[in-house]
Amino acid sequence: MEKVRVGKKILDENDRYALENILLLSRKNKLCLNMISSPGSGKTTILARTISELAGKIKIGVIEGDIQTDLDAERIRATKAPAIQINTNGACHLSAVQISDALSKLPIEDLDLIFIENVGNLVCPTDFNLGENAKVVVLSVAEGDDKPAKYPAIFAKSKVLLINKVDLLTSGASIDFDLDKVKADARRLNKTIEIFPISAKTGEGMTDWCNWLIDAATRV
Ligand SMILES: Nc1nc2c(ncn2[C@@H]2O[C@H](COP(=O)(O)OP(=O)(O)OP(=O)(O)O)[C@@H](O)[C@H]2O)c(=O)[nH]1
Ligand SMILES: [Mg+2]
Repeated sequence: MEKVRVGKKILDENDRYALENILLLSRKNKLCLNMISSPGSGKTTILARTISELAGKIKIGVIEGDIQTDLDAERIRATKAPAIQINTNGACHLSAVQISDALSKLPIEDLDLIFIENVGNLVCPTDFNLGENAKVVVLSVAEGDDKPAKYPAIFAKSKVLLINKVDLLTSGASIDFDLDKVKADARRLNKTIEIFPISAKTGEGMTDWCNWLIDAATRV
């Protein structure tokens, strides 16, 4: 009983900051996307390539969440985009108060789109509203095609599914991944989910994803 009450209190506090964040972002007409995946699916690589492909079209800032290090923020800064690193020191997801603090450090007036790269984890970040406009789930082909079935919540809650590392499917590597099955399973959970098979390495599929972002950023 006590456990339930404590959990509820944490969620209430998180939701309060999430509401502040979404109000700030909507007042300033900024799109904010919360990117969630297992460790190593390619989130930072996708962000760096997306920033480069959209240079001159959309101004992007990134909030990086990791348990330790500022390696990912450094990779984003190498593209010339602003990045704020959050270290959770063990926690498996970002919280809305951390995003509130990071937003105050980003040059938000100069940006069109703010990406949050959540801590690599397909489960914990799912239930924590950060005040984002939408969640983007990334699944790489090396992780297996059973993931929508096994981790349904994040696929049900996301606006976009990026299926990354599709270059591996034609590279001669021995990978069992049925793209059509993943699309069908994801759509069974979420009728309106947008699905983009991409390779952040070769650039395959990136144009469709970037066009979706341009459209979404101009709609806010
Ligand atoms: N073949 C291939 N490798 C990729 C692709 N995208 C990323 N990688 C590689 O996958 C590894 C992990 O990529 P990251 O971008 O660091 O993944 P991440 O999801 O940000 O990882 P965490 O932040 O630790 O959760 C790196 O070695 C990348 O070079 C891709 O499209 N194809
Ligand atoms: Mg990363």
